[in-house]
Amino acid sequence: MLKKLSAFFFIGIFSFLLTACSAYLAPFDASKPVGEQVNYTITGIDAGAGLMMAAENAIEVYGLAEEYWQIQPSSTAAMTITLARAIEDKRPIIVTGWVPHWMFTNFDLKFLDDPENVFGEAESIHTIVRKGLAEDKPSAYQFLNNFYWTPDDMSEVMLDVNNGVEPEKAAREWIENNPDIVAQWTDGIEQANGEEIVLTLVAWDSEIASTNVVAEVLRDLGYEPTIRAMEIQPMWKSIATSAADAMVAAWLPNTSAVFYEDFQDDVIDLGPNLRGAQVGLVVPTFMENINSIEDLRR
Ligand code: PBE
Repeated sequence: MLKKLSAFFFIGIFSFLLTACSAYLAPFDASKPVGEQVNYTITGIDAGAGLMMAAENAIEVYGLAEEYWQIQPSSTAAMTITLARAIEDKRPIIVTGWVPHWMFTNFDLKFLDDPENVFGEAESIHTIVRKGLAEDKPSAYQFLNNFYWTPDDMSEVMLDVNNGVEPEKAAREWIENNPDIVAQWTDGIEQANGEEIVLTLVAWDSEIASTNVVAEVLRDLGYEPTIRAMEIQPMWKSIATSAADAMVAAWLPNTSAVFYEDFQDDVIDLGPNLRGAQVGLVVPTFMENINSIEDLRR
């Protein structure tokens, strides 16, 4: 008797798991609550990213935490691979996303409306340099102060890198294809004599593009650039402690707000190098009835 019962028990559990998993792997079904279709999970990026903190705040503010929604930390690369696979199978997915990013060029995506404005309005990406740079490396300082480009410019480099071109080579090609823009940044700046210059970044696709373009222009100005990738807090600290010279990765006023507050007295903010960036929760456009973060609470 006991044997029969345990067999039934395991068959029951196995079929429940199979149903749960298959629901989780099934194509999007607009007639069903989206939460159960994505296992109440938002696919995130590196845990320290400002966007992840904003996403954690969003699940509180929109009451999703009560339904046990969670933000799955991973990396930009893992998030974009998971996104590509879900889109291929028309499966539902919610990711932490941002523009500029090649994901919006390659996939049909949309930001979820954010009526509580948790993710803020359009953002700028600022150039942050260490104190004393203007005195020690005046040519680098002048160029970094002039460095400014558009989301389209950045996306061109990002797309090349995403298609397999080495970041340094993609940056070099962009520089060769845009001599007028580069001339606006560097005209009249004196050549340097091979001094090293250290740039730090977090390995987000957007910053891999911008930092490599900056490094190649500094190389053309006679510097020996070194690029060091790290997490967001060490990146800010590297400039505040003068361990590095500059970074072009400060998403403000929201995404990097906490880091700016911590380090603003120990760094120099040269202002935006790009305007019109945006961060938020992003879904494929085939999720037609999901248009606001509020729609997650079906
Ligand atoms: N991002 C992309 C970063 C800034 C660049 C939105 C992932 C973040 O701090 O969240």
